[in-house]
Amino acid sequence: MKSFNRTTVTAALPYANGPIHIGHLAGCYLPADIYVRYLRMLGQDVAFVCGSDEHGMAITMKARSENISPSVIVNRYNDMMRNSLDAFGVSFDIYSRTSSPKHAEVAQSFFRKLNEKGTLQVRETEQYYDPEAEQFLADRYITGTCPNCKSKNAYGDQCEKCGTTLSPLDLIDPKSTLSKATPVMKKTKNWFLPLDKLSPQIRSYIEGHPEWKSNVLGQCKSWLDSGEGLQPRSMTRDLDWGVPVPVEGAEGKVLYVWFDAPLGYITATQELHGDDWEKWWKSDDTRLVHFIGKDNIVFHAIIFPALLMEHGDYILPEDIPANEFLNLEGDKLSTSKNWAVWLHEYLEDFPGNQDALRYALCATMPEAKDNDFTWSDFQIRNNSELVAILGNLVNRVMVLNNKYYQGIVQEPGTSPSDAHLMASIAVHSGKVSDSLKAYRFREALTEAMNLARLGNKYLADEEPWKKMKTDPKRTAEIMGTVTQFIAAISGIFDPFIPFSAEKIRSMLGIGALLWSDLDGRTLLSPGSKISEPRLLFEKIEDHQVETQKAKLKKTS
Ligand code: B3M
Ligand code: ZN
Repeated sequence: MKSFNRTTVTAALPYANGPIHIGHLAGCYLPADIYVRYLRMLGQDVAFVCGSDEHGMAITMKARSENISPSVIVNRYNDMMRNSLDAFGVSFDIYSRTSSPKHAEVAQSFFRKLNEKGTLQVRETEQYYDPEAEQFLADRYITGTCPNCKSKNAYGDQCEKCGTTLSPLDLIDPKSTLSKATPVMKKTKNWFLPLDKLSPQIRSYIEGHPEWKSNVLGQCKSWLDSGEGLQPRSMTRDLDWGVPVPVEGAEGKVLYVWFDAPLGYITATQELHGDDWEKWWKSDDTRLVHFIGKDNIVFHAIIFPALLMEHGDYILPEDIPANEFLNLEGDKLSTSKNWAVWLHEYLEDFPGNQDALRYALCATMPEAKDNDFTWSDFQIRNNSELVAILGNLVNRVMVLNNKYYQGIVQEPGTSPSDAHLMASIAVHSGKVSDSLKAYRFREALTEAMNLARLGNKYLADEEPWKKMKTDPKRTAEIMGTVTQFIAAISGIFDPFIPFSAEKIRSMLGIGALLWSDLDGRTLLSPGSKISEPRLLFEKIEDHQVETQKAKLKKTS
């Protein structure tokens, strides 16, 4: 068993070509944040890094569609994404961006090293070139007739009508989307990563991780075992938006976005830790964990590790807990069809209610297979779990403490039922812990809510509101016990719904907790004073749900 002293956690760098929606949040930012908050509560050293991915076709195509420069696009969406993620409590230690000069240096020096070592192979190939726009054409910039279904609008990499994967040469009557000109074949030179040659090392690396999630291993195996095996992949592109290729003879070329983007994690760590950054990437006692969506698996489990191995100075990813996709009301999320719930719009429609969405998304997280988000499910989760179970528990405790004792915390009891309730904290924090360590976030959340249920059951069994008249001494013990209990509850829920957890603690007048505090110990001193009750969760009404559903219909 390897032992680790710190964890570098990354969440996929979102392309700065549009705002963030619930699919992004449920796919990687929320699980990464829950995991990191949990590690911090364990008292572990963590660097949680992310940033905007500002290169690649995703950006240049968006810029073309608006007839503005890529830099305007990335500035716009970098700000927007940063603000949304921050508002939802995604607690990055740093959120950087890949268009920074520092990142260009990092990526170029990495490329130079691989080139000098002889890892990269220069190859001449023939590619489509637009003689009017005077540039080579990425597959997406070529359209033509699909050889399979004869649709006239197939792209150079895929026909969206029939779904066939294509290469630009397959297209009948190809046209450049830049100028409408017929592209011509022209020789060009690019730098390739010989994944075919590296395949044995990559295979043994992946086989060394039988503990990875099965969706991740499944994709890796199908790449490794596909008919022709891994193929060399070009790490450079004939484009003008990106990090310039830093070697002679590569004028007018930039690094392939999937070469430079993962190195963005390293740049971000350097910005975060300055001269002290290396231990987060080069030390064997550091665990490197990448949170991503399933469309990024091959890049993080095969290509990036291959680059790191060839470079030689770096540790390799220890785990890659990728999620599948989230759908919305039964359909694929789609930016172009506006079939999405955008975080910035949610913030306007449900101000201050980020935890309701964090909770619902965690409960429906597509961990092992694609899953569906629906507004009705969101409403049910909020009303019958957050409001009716957790909110109700905390509210009753706050109200009764204020009503009976003017908010003065009573001594907890020692009867078997009190001891049983307090012992359940350690049992459930243990279960939540086990689930989080295995990246089973839904199960972890269920266990946390089960603990809150036990609190309600305790109150229902003990009935302090009845005993107050007949047995005030016992009533004080019950209230003392359950008040300690909700302090622990705030700790258990902290990784999932941090805003509400903090609200509970501020009502109780206590500071942040560690995971080791969640063992049934006394967390607030008897005799201290807690505040008046404040509302934790708001009921979501039918008309709010109807408004959200109608909004989707309007734009589809
Ligand atoms: N920007 C892909 C995506 O947003 C890509 C991730 C980069 S992670 C280094 O899905
Ligand atoms: Zn087709």
